[in-house]
Amino acid sequence: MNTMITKLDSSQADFKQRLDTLLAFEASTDDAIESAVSAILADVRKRGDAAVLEYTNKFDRLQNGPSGAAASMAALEVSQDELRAALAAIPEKQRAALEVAAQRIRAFHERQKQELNGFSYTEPDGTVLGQRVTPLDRVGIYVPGGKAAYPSSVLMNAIPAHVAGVGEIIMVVPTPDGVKNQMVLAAAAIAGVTRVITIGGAQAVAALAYGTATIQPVDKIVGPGNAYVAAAKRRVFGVVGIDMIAGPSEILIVCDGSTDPDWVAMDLFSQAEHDELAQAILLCPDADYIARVEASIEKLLPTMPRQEVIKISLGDRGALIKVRDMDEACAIANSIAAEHLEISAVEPQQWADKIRHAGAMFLGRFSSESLGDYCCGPNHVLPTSRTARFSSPLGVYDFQKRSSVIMVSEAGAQTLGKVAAELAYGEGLQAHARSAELRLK
Ligand code: HSO
Ligand code: ZN
Repeated sequence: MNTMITKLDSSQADFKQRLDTLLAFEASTDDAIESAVSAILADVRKRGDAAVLEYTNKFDRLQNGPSGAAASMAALEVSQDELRAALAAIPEKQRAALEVAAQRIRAFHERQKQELNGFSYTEPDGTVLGQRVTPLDRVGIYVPGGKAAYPSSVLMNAIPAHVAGVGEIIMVVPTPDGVKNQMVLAAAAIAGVTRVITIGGAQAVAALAYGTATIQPVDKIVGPGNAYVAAAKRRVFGVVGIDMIAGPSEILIVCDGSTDPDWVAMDLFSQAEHDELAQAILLCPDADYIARVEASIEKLLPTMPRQEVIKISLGDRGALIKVRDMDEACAIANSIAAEHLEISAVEPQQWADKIRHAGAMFLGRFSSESLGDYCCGPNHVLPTSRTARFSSPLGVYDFQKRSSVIMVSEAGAQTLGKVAAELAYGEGLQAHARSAELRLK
């Protein structure tokens, strides 16, 4: 099987341009999707539960499912008993793995929380200034149905919210043809989700953002979804917070040529298998080693159940890139700002020190990206499409906000009052100035 993966060399005159073309990704904005989503949002806003119920029965074809079309919103809710039953029903090994993963994700995010507590300090005149951190009251977690229904993503979205102290976590998950994914429900049971409602699409985003008779409006919506969900999240942003609009998965491997090429090939596959649009790239200074990785790709691809997806992803958006040296590899890695960066090298730390932009870094040949997807502990919801230049992994901080705290002493009011009044007169705001001056002795 020939994958026809692109091969580049950083010494080529047009290298930069070819790399830019390869990296370019813009989620297509489709007018038909936009207008359908805007109509659904308006309808749910106006008719509430009745609209959500109708769209859900129709789009998820619930009449084909084991329970038939839903007669009421109550029929779309999964009770805590049903969540516990799902946890008891899945194979014991699956349950144990989910629990180990959840425990490790919780431990990592607990650390994050400790680092994010507020602060306060007292000035010599007794004025106290500080920052207080409080959790969001209520959040919505969107979990896709169908082919991208990942129990691991339930853990990665819900656990940081739980650790942050969010009061109510409402998970929505569509059930195409009425089929519930038991492992997704089991993960919800473990992660401490408050309510699970089997709705999806733009109608679910609308219900979470605007609220209905049965769903209280949330403060923030997180989690990935299809083009309709992404369009709906964009539109409700401002009414509620959103996490990000996630693009396809990416892996960038910087390798010094010391790792078994089969390992590197399989790591490239691991993200390529997510999506035809996923991106898997290798940067390496050793041309012979690149040829060995290519041979591993050809050898291993026919053994992969998702070989069709991997082949398209590697063929359209993948690349094997020969670089001058490891320093140049790090510089290129910074410009790519990948979602996942593996530094598969004998001394990974020295190269990692040069990296400034990456969603998550996996150091050394034993740190396969797939371990991070499931159970190392750090979050697998990461900035994609080069947004690691300015954004961070999903974390406890996404479920918290900050308030400034100001307690001015009588002495502080004298000094600060004069400064404030001066600036207020300069801005022509008399009430501001006099409010400060009234407190001067
Ligand atoms: N690698 C994905 C997350 C995931 N992997 C879920 C497996 N399951 C995020 O880019
Ligand atoms: Zn993955």
